[in-house]
Amino acid sequence: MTDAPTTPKPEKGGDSEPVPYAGPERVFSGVQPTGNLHLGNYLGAIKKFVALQHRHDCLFCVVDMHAVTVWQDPKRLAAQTREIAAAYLAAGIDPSKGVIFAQSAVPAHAELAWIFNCVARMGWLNRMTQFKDKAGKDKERASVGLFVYPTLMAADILVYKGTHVPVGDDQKQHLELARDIAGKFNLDFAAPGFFPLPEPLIKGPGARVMSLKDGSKKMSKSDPSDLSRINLTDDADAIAKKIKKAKTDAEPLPDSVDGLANRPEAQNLVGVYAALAGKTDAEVLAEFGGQGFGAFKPKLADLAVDTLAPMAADMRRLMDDPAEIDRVLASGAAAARDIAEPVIADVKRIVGFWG
Ligand code: AQP
Repeated sequence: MTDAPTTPKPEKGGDSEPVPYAGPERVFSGVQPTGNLHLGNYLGAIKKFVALQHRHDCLFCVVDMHAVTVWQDPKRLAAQTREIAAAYLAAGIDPSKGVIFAQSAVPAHAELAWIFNCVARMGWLNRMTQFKDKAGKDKERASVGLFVYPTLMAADILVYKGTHVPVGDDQKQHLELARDIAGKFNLDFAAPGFFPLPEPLIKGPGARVMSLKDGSKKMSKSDPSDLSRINLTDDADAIAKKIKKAKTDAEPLPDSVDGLANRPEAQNLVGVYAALAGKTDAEVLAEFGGQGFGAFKPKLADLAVDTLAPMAADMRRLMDDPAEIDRVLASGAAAARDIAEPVIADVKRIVGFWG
């Protein structure tokens, strides 16, 4: 068997310039239904979705096929999928503006992912740091799905010819891989400009929210300590308690951003305040510089409660009416299929599949 063509890096250094994508702009992003949706998911991703829906065509997916790359209890997975859809709605996504749907309801994701498994190179996937982090020491026992997670992610985006992808900083490397896969597909199959090279939308406050217990680790659903994260379903008391107990150093807050260097926990709490308030770190420090955490933390807790409590109440109301969420997911899936099916049909023709 041969695996040629094997251009190591697509659309770079060739004789001709790559042909730019000429289709419309479209935003795609997703969240895994793996439980414990937290403040990092909200600030790094969902809050951006809400703003983007007013300016672009958007698809917001609940990526349940990604979730099963690690074990999920089948009795809970559908409820967790509804919970992410409820979070999207409670955060302010209007399903008539942003299509809300479950990944597994659109078979074209899996079909395109297989083709991308054949376009991507082992060496590219071997460099993915998230696989190394999630597989841990015993990578022989990790699922094959976890290894090829980034090719499925590329398919999620490109099956809609997504041009812009709002994500947290941890997804930057996967987005670069999606661009490489799109470029290599266009080149290998002589289909110039067929797929766009999707742009990550990462910048801004909240792109990397860190654990409340360790400023060097990102806030994460899978952290065994519940005190490390603020869950979107936490009540006011839990939010205040977690912020009060958050790890800090003994120094007061500095007057300028430079003074946050080598103070990861202080930097994180200032960044969270800035993201929630819609301010810059410098503006937050102009207000709180010189004050101790004893004064700053209650203000941060009040701000977090003001933002998250109405959303949590709305999520609970929606979760009490799963039929309404199911209606949103079903009509979203139909809309998503309408976009994806012609794209996968073109891909099959380009690749040379029969029929
Ligand atoms: N700490 C974070 N700060 C900013 N953004 C974050 N995101 C995740 N954690 C942070 C962004 O949230 C979106 C959805 O994430 P995901 O559900 O796909 O899962 P993940 O990145 O694997 O998130 P977790 O919470 O850290 O889960 P585990 O513990 O399973 O690894 C993405 O846009 C992500 O960037």
